[in-house]
Amino acid sequence: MRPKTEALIAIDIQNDFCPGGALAVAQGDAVVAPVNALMAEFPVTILTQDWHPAAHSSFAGSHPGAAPFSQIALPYGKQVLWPAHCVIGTQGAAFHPGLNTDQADLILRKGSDPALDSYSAFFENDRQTATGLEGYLRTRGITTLTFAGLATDFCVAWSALDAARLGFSVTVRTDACRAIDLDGSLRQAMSAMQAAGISLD
Ligand code: VGL
Ligand code: ZN
Repeated sequence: MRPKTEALIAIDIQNDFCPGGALAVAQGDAVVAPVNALMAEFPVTILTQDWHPAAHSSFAGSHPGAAPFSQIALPYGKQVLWPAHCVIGTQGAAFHPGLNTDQADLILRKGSDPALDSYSAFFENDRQTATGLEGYLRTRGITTLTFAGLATDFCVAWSALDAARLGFSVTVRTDACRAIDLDGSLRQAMSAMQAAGISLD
């Protein structure tokens, strides 16, 4: 077991990001077994859930005439418009049935403000509204974070980059992540994480 200063943060391992889901990531379900195995090593495990109201502003369907995977400008900046996914209370928003949720110390839900998306587990996409995760980690004396889950180039990368910026020591287990890879987003995310001093294992 690793020291009590270390936590595993497993991002958005939900049905909608797995094959057959509304925003399926290729081989998204392949992260389940390695993440379950990682939980056994860590004294603290945190799971996140993307958790959107039905008419969320990040959904293409909320913007008449807009195509899924196009981009628009919202008051807080550029936003990719996604197919509707992870709608509160639906099966698509549920964790993959193979994920060992019994091990979770904390389940953090994000993206519930209809006007604001939240890729990162720390801040919503305005980069200012905090989720409270930083306070949870600091008050527990956690300094070192390992990330895994979905998707490498969006919610995992944004979470890991925020964690590094906040001064945590950060590793991303790329073997336990899978990417959306929209217009070179994976390459861009990997170089941003490398530049931020994140270890990519
Ligand atoms: C995610 C796009 C939209 C993710 C969530 O979990 O990476 N990507 N919402
Ligand atoms: Zn989302």
